[in-house]
Amino acid sequence: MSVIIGQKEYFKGIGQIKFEGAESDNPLAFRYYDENRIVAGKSMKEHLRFAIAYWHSFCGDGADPFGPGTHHYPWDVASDARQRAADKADAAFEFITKIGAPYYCFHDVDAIDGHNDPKEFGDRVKFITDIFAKKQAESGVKLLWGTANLFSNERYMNGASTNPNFEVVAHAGAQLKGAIDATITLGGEGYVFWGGREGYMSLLNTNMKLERENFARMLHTCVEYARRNGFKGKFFIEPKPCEPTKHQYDYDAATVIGFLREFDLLSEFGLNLEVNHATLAGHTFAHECQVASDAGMLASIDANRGDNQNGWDTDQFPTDVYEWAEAMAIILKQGGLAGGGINFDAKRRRNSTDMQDLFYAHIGGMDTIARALLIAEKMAKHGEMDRLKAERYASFNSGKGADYTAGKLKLEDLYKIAVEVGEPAQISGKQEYLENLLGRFV
Ligand code: XUL
Ligand code: CO
Repeated sequence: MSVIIGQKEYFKGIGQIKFEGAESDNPLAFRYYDENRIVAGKSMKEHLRFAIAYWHSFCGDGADPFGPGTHHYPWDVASDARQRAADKADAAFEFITKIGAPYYCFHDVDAIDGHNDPKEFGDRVKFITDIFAKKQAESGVKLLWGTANLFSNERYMNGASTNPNFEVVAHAGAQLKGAIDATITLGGEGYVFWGGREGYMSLLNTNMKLERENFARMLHTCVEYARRNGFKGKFFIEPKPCEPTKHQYDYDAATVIGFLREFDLLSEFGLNLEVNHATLAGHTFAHECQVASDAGMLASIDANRGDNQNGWDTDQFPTDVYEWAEAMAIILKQGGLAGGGINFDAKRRRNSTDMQDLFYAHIGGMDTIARALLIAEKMAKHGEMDRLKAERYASFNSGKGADYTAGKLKLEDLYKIAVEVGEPAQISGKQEYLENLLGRFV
């Protein structure tokens, strides 16, 4: 059966979204995201490397545990899986081009329906990969990262790479091979592992030691395969503490860094940090960014936000300029994201059912983050925050403090110094002053 592509316009009446400045009244325009504006030596487009998430924007239908989907997509009606996937690709590349995002990200099963036969599924993925390749060439849109969905199929109910049954692990491997092949063919800049079911529901039935070892083994197996087949990009792990499992092995940035170090995977990997996952782990987003950045592992971001009043992964679009300003300050300081970008792993609310809502959602998110970048640049130029932080630790720069950081002092030396200096002077942490300073830049 031949498939028809590129014939329909899905977002009729909406043209290219343009930058119009903060005073614009046009809800379909950017107020802060001006892709060519130079900030700290690079264009905003190069700094932010925005990506559109295929799953939320073109697949997610608004279903929740209490009711079925409310988003009815005109590209989701053909009876043939390949035609439906081609229609979805038309809609996706139209949207990505109109919103002006340079990148997209996808799971294998977002691109085309899954199939239990690994051969048929592999063929489907190859079919849609060819279409994506053509669309990328026509539009200039690029693949930020690809990934395999190893959590939706019921065979993964006990985990994928960490499944107690080796046959399921083999199926996970088959699916990973297909997703890695697609990512290589499409010139993906990264490949993401998010281990939604790589964790446990109860320790009563779980050999955690073997599961973690098997997880690492699968990562090594994938890295070896991808490098042998020409993958030049970076591998990313996306931490999350729980949901759908009670406990996910990739709990947070610090846990993942420890895991990668334990299993000798640090050099191949970076972290893809998600805002809402930080919230679920009981951290601020800035905390996760700082932990990753200090370890040289802050590579990519899934942009969204959670909700302070409930404890699940609401994946709302980002609106918190303060939260992003703190994070952007860390990203700017490390010279930008190492090999990744900012992917909107965010979805419209179930009752946001107009086609325009998808545009409003992304415009708001892109403007929030662009604004944060401008604030971070102002903070850096002003210099007061950096100066105060440096001053706070100045006692380690010279004298006995410098000897201590150089590893020259023993415990007896610390005793002698304590006796000599007497009670240290009280030094204010100036938190409110710094909060006010941040507020001035916002
Ligand atoms: C789930 C999540 C995933 C990953 C990719 O919470 O964030 O969509 O980003 O598998
Ligand atoms: Co994510």
